[in-house]
Amino acid sequence: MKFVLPTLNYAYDALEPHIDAKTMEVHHSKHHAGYTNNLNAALEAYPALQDKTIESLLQELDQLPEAIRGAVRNNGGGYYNHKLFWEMISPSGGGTPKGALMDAINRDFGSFDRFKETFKAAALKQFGSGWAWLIADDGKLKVVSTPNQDSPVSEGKSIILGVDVWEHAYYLKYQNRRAEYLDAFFEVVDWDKAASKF
Ligand code: MN3
Repeated sequence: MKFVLPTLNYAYDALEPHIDAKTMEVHHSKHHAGYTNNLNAALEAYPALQDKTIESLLQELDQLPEAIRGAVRNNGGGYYNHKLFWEMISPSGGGTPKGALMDAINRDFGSFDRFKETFKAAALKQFGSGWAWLIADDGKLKVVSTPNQDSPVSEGKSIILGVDVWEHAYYLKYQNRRAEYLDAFFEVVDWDKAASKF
């Protein structure tokens, strides 16, 4: 079965003014579509692999044919990371998490503000293209970053939140001001969705 570009649950302009419509349009209809098409192209000659889930492909990169390992890592990672990313943001997002996720953030980072600082620092320090993540690892929340389209799912980690810090995610509106984009991202984080992944 071919992988399909997911449909967004909101319009391209729904996250304005935090994330602009043009960025959303190009990011989804060009970048994410590109990863999806390239992933399908890489798997074309391998019908058995087409029946696997994206999670299992990314968890078994070492077992893939060498000819497509890099393509699946990059484009499969891009397909998967963006699929999660669109679900993690919402026009009704922002604020703070509630319930068990907030309790765990307080437990593992000291406070929500400390978590936010740690997450932003990881996103700012990621040199070049990549992602910053909030993951659950052995029952503990951690902030990590990954280069390119590498995904924590390849390491078997549970992803709770992630932010795309490739320049294509913010350059049209924020140019080199990645920190401003990160503040804007926090205005649209869907904490209910994050809590459901926790
Ligand atoms: Mn992207």
